[in-house]
Amino acid sequence: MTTQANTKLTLALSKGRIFEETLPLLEAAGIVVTENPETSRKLILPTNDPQVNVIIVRASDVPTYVQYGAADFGVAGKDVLHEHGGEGLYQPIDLNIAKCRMSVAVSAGFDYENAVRQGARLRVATKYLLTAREHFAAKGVHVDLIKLYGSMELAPLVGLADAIVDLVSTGSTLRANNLVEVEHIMEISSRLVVNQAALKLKRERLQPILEAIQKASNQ
Ligand code: PRT
Ligand code: MG
Repeated sequence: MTTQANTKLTLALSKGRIFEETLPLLEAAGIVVTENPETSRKLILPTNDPQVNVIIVRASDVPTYVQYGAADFGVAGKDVLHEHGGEGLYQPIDLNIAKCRMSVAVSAGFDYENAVRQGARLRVATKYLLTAREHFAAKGVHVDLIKLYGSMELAPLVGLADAIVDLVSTGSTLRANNLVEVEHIMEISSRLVVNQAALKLKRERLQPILEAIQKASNQ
């Protein structure tokens, strides 16, 4: 009989809200991360379980590490997973953390409804090209998409774009920059993703952790 007691597991997380909001769920599964990524320069963090490590990667890189099996499982936002496409990933659990929404926003003075009604060609700046393309194609709105890597809120203020597609949680960033939300595209939360091969080969080790996380995320 084989045993998986010595199976090593690697979990991919991003610093910031995902790391912080995942910690209590991990603790419910008996896993305590013993170094703080905000103060440590290590990219591989130990846990109380010598067989379990946490790797710290960019939020948008989490699906890639899990897809290729460099991490067995990870936590990523639906925004990031939608852009990645989900290839090689099993997505068993909505963790209900890092919640926000994907929206279209414009400068307060811009008449979005009218521009759409007139069939105007809109310039839209975003980090989320695929999501934005799908959204506007479904509405039949013609857009030129401009890829940005951050601070999307700036684009309408300096004439780079008519609109942005970005994440909104409290709305204070939009308000501070005199922008208004004109459409909700989708609700976002973070999901646990598991490498499909690891799910089969390391099932005995992974299953109880996934179950404990699932239970804690529903509370
Ligand atoms: O920051 P970095 O460029 O390294 O990467 P990242 O922005 O992808 O990572 P991070 O840690 O900021 O976000 C990780 C995940 O958290 C995202 O993929 C989302 O699924 C989720 N999340 C939840 C958010 C927000 N809420 C959020 N408010 N991600 C980003 N924001 C940003 C948003 O882009 C906007 O600039 O916060 C600003 C708006 O916030 P409010 O509260 O002012 O509305
Ligand atoms: Mg960010």
